[in-house]
This record gives sequence, structure tokens and C-alpha cells, in this order.
Amino acid sequence: MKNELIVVCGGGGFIGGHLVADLIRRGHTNVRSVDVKPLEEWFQVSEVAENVVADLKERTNCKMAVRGASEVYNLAADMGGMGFIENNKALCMLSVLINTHLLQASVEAGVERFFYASSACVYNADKQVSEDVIPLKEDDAYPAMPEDGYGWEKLFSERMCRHFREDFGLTTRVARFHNVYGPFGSWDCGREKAPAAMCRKLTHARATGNHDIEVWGDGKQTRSFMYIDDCLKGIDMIMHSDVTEPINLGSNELVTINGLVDMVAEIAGIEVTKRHKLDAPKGVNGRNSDNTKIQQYLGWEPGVRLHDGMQKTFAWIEGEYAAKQRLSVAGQST
Ligand code: NAD
Ligand code: GDC
Repeated sequence: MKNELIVVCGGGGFIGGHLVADLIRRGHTNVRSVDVKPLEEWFQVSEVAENVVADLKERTNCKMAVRGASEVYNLAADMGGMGFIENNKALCMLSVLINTHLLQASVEAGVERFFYASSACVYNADKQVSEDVIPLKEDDAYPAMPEDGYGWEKLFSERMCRHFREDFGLTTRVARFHNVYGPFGSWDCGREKAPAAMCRKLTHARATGNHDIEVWGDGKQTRSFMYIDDCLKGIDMIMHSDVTEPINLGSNELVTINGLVDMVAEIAGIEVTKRHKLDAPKGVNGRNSDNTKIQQYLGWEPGVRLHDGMQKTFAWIEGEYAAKQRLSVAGQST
């Protein structure tokens, strides 16, 4: 029903901003977007949506946010890439308040479907010690040994969704996102993940002529990265599926971080020298998504090639970088 109220929590963020835009593109006329950041800091602001600035750690704000909603998407969390989550474990864990209060408020408001954005950071660290990683299956989350701080919060909140479904009859759906990238996300605030960080560093190298690139770790660590378009498609399919248990939503195109740097250097059209910073936040050595389950249940899996997604992401960050440079020059001349 295109006129029923859909609430996107974290709508000022990267994935939430894209989700709001996508819902409106698909003809939804009644979308409420909620985020704690002041409006001018949102990555995307839709004029068609009802945009609300509120702290969803507060229960009264959650009640207000979901009132009248048929669907709630919880993409609100205090999070970022390795540089943020390794140094802000308590802040990451406080996001448990957001999901807890949103679940309670959704039950009270009679919400029909509730989506929770979990993470590959829930997976047991023992399964991710080698770069030559075996792709992670949903069962690999237990016995529990997730990423400290952020991963524990995600695992607990997943579990909370399960029990709200079983005990209170709220239809909950949970996707475990594997590193998502694309335009309109963090790229230079300390919360950026490797794809955006590399686009920024390569843009800066090209602009300054200093082609020395700092890479965290030895660069041999492996990851898979999912382009935002795949993420949006997966969210919609999982939300409207019968899949009750948490399910992987990620690409299975594995790349080393050194390989990612080389790819972005090729896109930028420059050659670089990598300077490995071995004491920087590194996370697990290897992580990939096993997509057997999503294929089995939904007959689909993320398919955007990394090179194609990185070209689009690079173009956006290049533009943002240039805009910031212009602002700083204008600031100096006044
Ligand atoms: P993001 O940081 O861009 O967006 C999250 C938004 O939540 C931000 O705009 C932030 O201001 C908002 N927020 C934080 N605390 C809030 C509060 N108390 N009240 C209201 N809003 C609040 O991150 P994202 O990449 O868009 O991630 C969205 C969701 O997906 C998060 O739950 C994240 O943990 C999860 N996730 C993302 C990735 C990824 O690679 N991007 C991977 C795994 C899981
Ligand atoms: O930050 P991230 O993309 O998160 O880092 C991937 C790898 O890239 C890490 O080993 C990191 O050390 C390396 N890296 C090298 N240089 C840099 O300049 C850099 N910046 C960053 N950020 N990394 C660099 C993420 C979490 C998310 C989320 C997803 C789920 O972990 O940060 O919050 O939930 O996982 O898949 P990553 O992939 O470790």
C-alpha cells in the first residue's frame, strides 16, 4: 500500500538516506525519516518525506517516531568503520537503547513489519583469523564471539528482534550487512570505511601530487564490499519475505585491501606507493559472505561488481573533495 506510513530510523545516514529516496522513487507517499543529526548534516534530505530530528535512544521519541506506521526500518546506530568502532565501544553499545525502545514502541503502535540492520561483525572471530577465509554462514555467529562493542550490540539486538517476534507477535526481519559502500556516506569524518577512505586518499594524492598512501594493516586482509543498490534491493526482499532468522546480505566478491587500493588507483589514473601502518585499527583478517541461504530463500544475491560500484563512489567523493577545497579557499580569502 503506497500511502501507508513507512518509518526510516537513521534516515539522515548513508543507507537510511538511500532507503528514503528509494521508497519515494517507488511511489510511497507517506515516509517519515528520523535521525538525531541536525538536518543540515543529513547525507540526503527528501523534500517529500516528513523529516524529524530526534534522539531515538529516548523511549518517548521512539513512540512518537513509529506512531501510525505500518513498517519500521531501524538503520539508526552510532557506528562507523574500523577507525570508529575500535575506539568507541561504549558508544556503539549504547545503540542497544535505540533498537530496544523502537521494538517496544512498535509493539505498542501495532506496527506490521520491523526491519533491523545487523552486521557481519556478529560473526565469531575464530572463523575470521585467516585472510584465506571460508565465507561466513549464518550459523557461524554461534558460539558467540563477535566484534567487541559494536558486534555484541548487534548480536544482542538481533536476539531481541527474535524474542519480540516469538513472544509479542511483532513481525521482525534481520539482515546481516557486509561492508556497504556507495555515494552519500561518510568519507572524511573518521567514521568512513575502507572503500570511501581509499577514494578520499587517492583523490587527495592526485590533487597534491603526493602519491604515498597510508594503508591500515599489512593490506593482506580480505573483505567483500556490497554496493548500495544491492543493499536496497536486499532490504526490500528480506523485509517482505518469510525469512524469520538473521540472513547475510553481502557481496561474495573477495578482495584484499591492497587489491582495493590498486583498483582505486587505477580508477584515479595514478600510481601509488603504499605505506602500511601496522598498529592502525585492523579488525578481522578475513571476512566474506556465504550467500547460500539468500539464494535459497530469495533466489537472488548482491551482484554489482566491485569495480563498477567503486567507479561511482570515487566520482562522488571526488566531487565532495573538490567542493570542500573550494569552501576552504573561499574561507581563507574572506
Ligand atoms: P550511518 O552512520 O551513515 O547512519 C546511521 C544514522 O543513525 C546516522 O545518520 C546517525 O546520525 C543516526 N543515529 C545514530 N544515533 C541515533 C539516535 N540516537 N537517534 C537517531 N538517529 C541516530 O550508517 P549506515 O552505514 O547508514 O548504517 C546503517 C545501519 O546499517 C546501522 O545500523 C549500521 O550498524 C548497519 N550496518 C552498516 C554497514 C555498512 O557497511 N554501512 C555494515 C553493517 C551494518
Ligand atoms: O573500516 P573497514 O571498511 O571495516 O575496514 C576494512 C579493512 O580495511 C580493515 O582491515 C582496515 O584496517 C583496512 N583499512 C586500511 N586502510 C583506512 O584508511 C584503511 N580506513 C579504514 N576505515 N580502513 C582501512 C566493518 C565495520 C562496519 C560494519 C562492517 C560489516 O568492518 O567497520 O561497521 O558493520 O564491517 O561488514 P571492516 O570491514 O573491518
